[in-house]
Amino acid sequence: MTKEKILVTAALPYANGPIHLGHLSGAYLPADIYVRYQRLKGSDVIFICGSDEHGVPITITADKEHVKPQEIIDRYHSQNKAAFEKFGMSFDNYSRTSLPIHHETGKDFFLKYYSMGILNEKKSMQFFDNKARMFLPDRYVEGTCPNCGYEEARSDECENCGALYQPNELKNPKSKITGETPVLKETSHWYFPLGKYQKRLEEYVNAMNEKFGWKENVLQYCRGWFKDGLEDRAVTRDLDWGIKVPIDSAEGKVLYVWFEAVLGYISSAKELSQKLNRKNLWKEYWHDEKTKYVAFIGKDNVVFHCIIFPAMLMAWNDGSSERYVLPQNVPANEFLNFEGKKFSKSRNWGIDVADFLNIFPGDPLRYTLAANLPETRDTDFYWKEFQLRNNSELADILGNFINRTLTFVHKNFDAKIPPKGELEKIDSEMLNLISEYPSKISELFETYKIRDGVLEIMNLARAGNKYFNDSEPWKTLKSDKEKCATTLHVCLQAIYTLAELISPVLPFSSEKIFKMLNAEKTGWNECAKENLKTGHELRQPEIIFPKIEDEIIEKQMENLNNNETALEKPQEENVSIDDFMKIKLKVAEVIHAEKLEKSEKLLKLKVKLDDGERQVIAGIAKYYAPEEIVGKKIVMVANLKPAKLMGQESNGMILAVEDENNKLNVLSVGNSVKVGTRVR
Ligand code: B3M
Ligand code: ZN
Repeated sequence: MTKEKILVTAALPYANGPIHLGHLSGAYLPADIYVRYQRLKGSDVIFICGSDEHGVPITITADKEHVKPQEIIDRYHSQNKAAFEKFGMSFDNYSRTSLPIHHETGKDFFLKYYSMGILNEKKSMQFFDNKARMFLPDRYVEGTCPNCGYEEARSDECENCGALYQPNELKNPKSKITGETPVLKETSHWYFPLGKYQKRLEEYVNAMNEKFGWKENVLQYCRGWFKDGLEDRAVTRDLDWGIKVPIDSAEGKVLYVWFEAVLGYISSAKELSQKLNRKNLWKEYWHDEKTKYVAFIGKDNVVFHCIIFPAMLMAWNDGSSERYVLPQNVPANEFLNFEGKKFSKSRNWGIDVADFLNIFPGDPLRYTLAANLPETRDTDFYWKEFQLRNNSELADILGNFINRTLTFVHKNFDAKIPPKGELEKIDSEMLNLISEYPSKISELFETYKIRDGVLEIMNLARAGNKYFNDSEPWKTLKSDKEKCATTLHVCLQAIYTLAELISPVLPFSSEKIFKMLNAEKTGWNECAKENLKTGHELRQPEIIFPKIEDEIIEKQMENLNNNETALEKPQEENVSIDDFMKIKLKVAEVIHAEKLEKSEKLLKLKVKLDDGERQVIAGIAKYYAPEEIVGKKIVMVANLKPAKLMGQESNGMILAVEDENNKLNVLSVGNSVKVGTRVR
C-alpha cells in the first residue's frame, strides 16, 4: 500500500509580536495534533510553517522603536520559533519570508502572471508625504472623520463611527511619519483579476466540500464573499519593506504582503528540501495532484486561503505544466478569548506562550487548549478551568489510572507484566473497548474534530479507572491472584493504548509513560493490540501530572488584573434618562435601496419616517442585497447630524448588531408598528 502523501501548513504568524494562546488554539495546536496523528498512521506528511516578515504593521513597530524592520523581525522570529518549540510544535520546517528563497518565489509568481498578461495596471490617488518622500499606506495617515469628527480616523475609514469615505474627504490629514500634511498624488498598481476566477472558485469550494466535508463556518465565509462578488485586488504597494516588484517601471513598490505570504508555504517547503539535501522534495508534495493539502488557519484568514490563494494557484496552473495542488481542506477555527475578553497586547490582556510555559511547563496547556478548541464557536481560556482540567482530568483521571496500576504491579507483581488468565465478562468488555479506540479516534481526527477526539481519549482513561475499581484487585490479590493478575494485565494494555493515542496531544507526557512502560510506540493501527507481553519488566513509576495549587492560580489572576492597562476609551459612565431621550430612535420603512457605486460596503437607502422621506447611507452592503432590505421596518437614529459619505448625503443612522459569524443584522420590527414610532 502506498502511503498517503499529506502536506500540512499552519498560518505564518507575523514577526511583529509574541504569539499568544489564541494563536495556538486557532491554528497551531490542531495542526500539530493532526500531523502527529498522521505520522503515527504512517502517512507521508510534511508540516510547514514560518514567520510572515513583511507588511506595514512591522514597519510601524520599527518606526515606533526607532529601529530597522529587520531588528523587529529578527527578534520576534526567534522568540516565536523558540516558543513553538517549547510548546511541542513539530514543524518539519519553520522558515522566514525575508529569506532570498522566498523573495525569489514571490517574484516568480508575479512575473508568471505578468508574462501571462493577467495583471491589470490601474491608477489611483494616494496620500504622499513630501518630507518623507514616500506614498503613505492607509495606516500611516490620520485625520478628522468627515462624519463624526473623531480626530484619529484612518484615511478611508473611521474606527469611531464606522463611516467609510474617500481619502480626499478626510479632514486635516496628517502623516504619521512626519506629522506633515500629505498631498494626494497619482500612483499605479497591479491588480490580480480575482473576479475572473469567481466561477471556478465556487466550483472548487463546492467540490471540495462535497468530497471532503468543509467546516460550516468556513463555507459561510466563502459564500459571503461569493455573494458580494469578487473584485480585482491590488497585489503591489508603495512601500520599501517587502519583496521588490521585479519590473523596471515599479521603482519603490513591493508585493502586497498577503500576495506573497501565502507563497511562504511553498518557499518554506523549498527551504526544507535544501536543508535535507533533497532538491526536489518540495515538488513531490506541491506538484503531485494526489497530495492531500490541508491548511490550518484562524477564521480571520479564510478569504486568503479559500479564495485568493486558490485563485493564485489556478492562475499559475493555467500557465505552467508544473501544477500546484490546491487546499483539500481548510479547517479554520474561530477565536479563543482570554478570561472573557479579546487578547490584547496593548492592554496587556493575556499571557505570552513562553511566559506561560515557564510557570507551567509541558503538556497541561496543550491539554486545556485542546479540550476547548474554538472549532465551531469562540471559546475562552480561564485560569480556573486550566487548573480544573489539570487537577481533575490529567491528574485524577489519566495520571491516577496510570499511577495506581503501575504502583500496584511494582508492589505485588515484581514490576513485571502479570499473566492474563481466564477472561470474565468485565475483562473482555474492557479489551473490546480498547480495541475499538484507534478507529474511533481516527474518525474524529480525520474530520478535524480534534476536540471531540481528545475528550474521547480521556474517556478511555475514565473507563480504565472504573474497570480497576469494579475489579477490586486489592481484594482479589488475596482471594484470587490469577484474576488479580488478569485485571492488571488488562489495565497495562489500556495504558499502552492510551499512551499512544494521547501522544499527539500530550507528546511530553506520552514519552514519560512509554519510559515507565519500558516500551516503544507501535503505530496508530497497532497500538490497541497486545503489545506488552507477560513478564515484560516495567520501570519505576513517577507522578506525571502534579496538581496545581489554588494560590498559584490566584496569583496569575491577580497579575492579570493588575497588569491590565486601562483602555484609552473614557470610563463607562451611566447616562441619565434625559441624555438617553436626546437620541431619537424611530421606526422607519425602507422604501428604496441601491448599491453605491465604487463601494463594497455601502447601500444607499430611501426611508420613510413620520416627517417625510430621507436618504441614509448604511454600511450593510456586504450583508444585504438591496431587494432584501426594501420593505423592512427598521430602527434608526432620526436626529443624527447629517453627514456626507462617499459624496452622498446621509440623514440618520440605522441600528444593526453583529452576530457570531460577524454578519450584521439590521434591527427590525414587525409590520404592525407604525412608521415614526419612537423606540425607547
Ligand atoms: N500573518 C496573518 C495572521 O497571522 C498572517 C497569516 C499569513 S498566512 C500565509 O493572522
Ligand atoms: Zn467617524
